[in-house]
Amino acid sequence: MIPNQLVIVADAHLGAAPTSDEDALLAFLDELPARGDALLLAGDVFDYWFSYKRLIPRRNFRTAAAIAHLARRMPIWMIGGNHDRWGDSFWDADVGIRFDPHQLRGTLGGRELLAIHGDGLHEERPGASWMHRLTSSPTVIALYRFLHPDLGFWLADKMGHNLDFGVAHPDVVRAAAARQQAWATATLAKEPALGAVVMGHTHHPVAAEVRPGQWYVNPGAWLDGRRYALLTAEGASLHQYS
Ligand SMILES: [Mn+2]
Repeated sequence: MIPNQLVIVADAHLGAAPTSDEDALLAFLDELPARGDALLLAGDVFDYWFSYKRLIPRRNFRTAAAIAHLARRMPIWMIGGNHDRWGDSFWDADVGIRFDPHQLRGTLGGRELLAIHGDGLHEERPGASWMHRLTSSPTVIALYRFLHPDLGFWLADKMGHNLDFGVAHPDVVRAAAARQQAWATATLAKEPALGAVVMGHTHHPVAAEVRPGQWYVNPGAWLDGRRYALLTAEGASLHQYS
């Protein structure tokens, strides 16, 4: 294990992405202790996830199990994205990681971090903020829980998004990525004790020291060339797993 080296992965969209992406992620998680000593999953690893009170989805079970296995060796944080926010208490209580549907802050890998997926900060396409409010509503989540899981997942698949959106609309993604970085820079200015703000969502990789000693990191998407980021005391760097 490399001490105080944080590995960051986001936007694998497992379930919507090809199975080969999950196979690669499993191999990456197996080797992860050679790359660092802590892991941050920055949202939308699953597309999609919903924890019921007594059930979890069978799809991408291998990755959930691999995260649980790795959690016995190193601290792991996971924030929900707009496709996997509904983790309930499963990740903390049964997997042994630290999970929050929206954001986490604290010390990980030797740095003060704020991790937030980044949806809902901006209107990246029509209906995005409306969707953010709807899918974060406790009433909607409570009602959804009463649907049979097979029906619930069928509905979620119907609402599933187009993974090629970013390729088709690079200008929209660029604008959204710029808004994310502006938000991160403003937050770092307000909170000088923070060493980094980490986001995902736009699939737009960034490792920028936006203020002295303060970094904005978006690892890019695992589904887009198996991207990940490393964050150490020296700073952040972008990588691709092969
Ligand atoms: Mn997202």
